[in-house]
Amino acid sequence: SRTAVDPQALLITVAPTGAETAKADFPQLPTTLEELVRTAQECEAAGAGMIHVHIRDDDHLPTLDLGRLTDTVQALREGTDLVVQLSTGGSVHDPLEDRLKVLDAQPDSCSLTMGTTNFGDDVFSNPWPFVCDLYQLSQERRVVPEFELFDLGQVAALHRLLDRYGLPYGGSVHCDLVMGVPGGMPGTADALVAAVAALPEQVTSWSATGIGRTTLPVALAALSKGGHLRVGMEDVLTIRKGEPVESNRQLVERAVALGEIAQKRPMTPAETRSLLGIAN
Ligand code: KMH
Ligand code: ZN
Repeated sequence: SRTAVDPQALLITVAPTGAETAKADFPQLPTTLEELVRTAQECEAAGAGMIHVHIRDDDHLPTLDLGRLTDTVQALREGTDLVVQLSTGGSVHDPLEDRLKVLDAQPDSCSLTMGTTNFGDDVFSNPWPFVCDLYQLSQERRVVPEFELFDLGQVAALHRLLDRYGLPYGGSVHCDLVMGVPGGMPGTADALVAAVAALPEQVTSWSATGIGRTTLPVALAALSKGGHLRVGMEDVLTIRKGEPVESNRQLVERAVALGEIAQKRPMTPAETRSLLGIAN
C-alpha cells in the first residue's frame, strides 16, 4: 500500500530538453549527457522531484538510441535521486516500434500519451492499439507510466484504458495535462477545470504544463485546483515576454516560488516515489 503523501508537498517535474528545439537556436538547451546530468542536479537542488527525459545524438538531434538511453538512465541515477522518466513520445518522426523499445532502458517511469494529436504542422501519432501495447508493456516491465493528456478526448481514452487493462504497475495513476499545444486543448483555466473534472476516479495525482505563453495561466490554475507542476525548456523558452530562459533551474525556481505562494513546499524525490508507487 502507498504511504500517504503530505498534501502540502508539490511535485515539480522538470522537462529540460524535449525534441522540438534546435541546439543551434537555443544553446542553453541541455543536449549532451554532461549538460543533462548537470541540469538535473541543479534542478534537484532547486526542488524538482522527477525529470522527464528526451535525449539527443552527437549532432544534438533527437534520438531514441537504446544504448544512449540506458547510459542516460544510469548517469541520472548515479548523479541524482530524481525519479527518471523517459519520454516514449520521442519526436514526431520516431517510429512506434522504437518508442516501445524505450522501456528496454528500464527507467522508473515512462510517458504514455493517450491519443493522436495535431502538433503544430505535424502529427504526434498515438493510435489506440499502440497506446494499449505500450501500457501493457509498462505493466510487464514494471515501469510506472505518466499519462500525457493533450486533449479532453484523451481523458476519455484513459477511462477506457484503465477499465480494460486495470491499474498501472505500482498501483498509482499519475497524469500530466499538456496544454496549449497548437492542435490540443487550450492552455486556459477553463480547459484545465474541465479536464480535471473529467479525470477517471482511479487517478491519484496529476500535474499540468502549459506550452509557451500558456505556462503561467496553466501553472496558476493547476495550483488552485490542487495539482502538481511540470516546467522546463521542453515546454517554454521565455521566462517572460521577450526574455529567453537562462536555465531549467530558473523555471524550477519559479515553480517553487509559485508553490510557496500557495503554501506548498517542493516534494522530495523519495516522496515522489511514494506518490507514484515507484519501488525505492
Ligand atoms: N515531442 C512530442 C512530439 C512525450 O514526451 O511523451 C511528444 C512528447 C510527449 O514530448
Ligand atoms: Zn516530452
